[in-house]
Amino acid sequence: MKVLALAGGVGGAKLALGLCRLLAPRNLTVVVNTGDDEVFHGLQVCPDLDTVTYTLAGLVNTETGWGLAGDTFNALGMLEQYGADTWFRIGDKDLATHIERTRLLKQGRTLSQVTRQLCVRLGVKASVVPMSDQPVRTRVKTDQGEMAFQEYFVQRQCQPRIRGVRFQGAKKAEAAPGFRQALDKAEVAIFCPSNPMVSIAPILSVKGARPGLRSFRGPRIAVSPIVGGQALKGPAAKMFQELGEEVSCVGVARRLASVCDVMVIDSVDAHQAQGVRAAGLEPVVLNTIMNTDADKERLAFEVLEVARERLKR
Ligand code: FO1
Repeated sequence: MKVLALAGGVGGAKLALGLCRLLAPRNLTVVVNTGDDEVFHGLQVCPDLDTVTYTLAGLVNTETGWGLAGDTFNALGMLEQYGADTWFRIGDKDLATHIERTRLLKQGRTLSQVTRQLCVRLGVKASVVPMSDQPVRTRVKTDQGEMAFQEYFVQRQCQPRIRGVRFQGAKKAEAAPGFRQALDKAEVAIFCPSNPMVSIAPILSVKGARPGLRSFRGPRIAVSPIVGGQALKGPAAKMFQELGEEVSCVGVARRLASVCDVMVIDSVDAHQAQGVRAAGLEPVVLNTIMNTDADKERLAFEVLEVARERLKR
């Protein structure tokens, strides 16, 4: 079964790992949000691409969910001594990724090509592709003004009250070639449990993505990142609440209804199934909590089973 998975950072990467363990590499394309990308110390940093790549390579820091296991922060300490901004904690080994990515981009290669090369070197065989090769920047509108995503998320710890989100550059950004190809060839689209507002929405904002998913021929299955009224990770619940949307899998279903058919909700949310159906999606109740690698594989297996069943219809 050929699968297109859409993912943001930590939560998305977990399901992507489960899928990666079950599918032949040629059958899995993970399209990753690049709206969080930022330049730090003159280097191009792509947090979600790196989180997915490091996770699939078995190198991720499992405590944080991002960065490299066992990394040290000597370079950051030196930068601090020079008076540079160091609120974004880039580890020494992680720094090498950003140096190499920036060098290759400066040679004129596209972000898709660079990502492919980094993946190959780290032994990641599945296709990990950026949503676009053109820059798209998530800008968060808050009660304290508009700011870049990492400023909101890391520097200000999501404290400002959110008023909206926009994706700068999206109108000019094309879906990356690997994304377009997967939209064309995949039999199943899986929305990993990532924040619908700042991980999935930027992916949908690039040219060709939303129409491609609307007319996608196979089953489109989303896994809710909100369980029991709380986000599995990150600020999704706070964002939903501040924007006046229901903080539940039903709120997620309403956001994704135009591009999805099925929503996988957690067993603690079984009572919300009717609300998900009313939002226009078929609810499927599973245990969606992924603490261990076995959990990731099991959930991926069960989501693929839902897809198989739908493909038979
Ligand atoms: N997240 C943090 O909360 N604090 C950090 O200092 C931080 C540094 C960082 C460095 C490299 C990288 O690839 C990711 C990093 N992240 C950090 C995670 C990142 O900000 C978010 O997880 C994503 O952008 C949201 O998906």
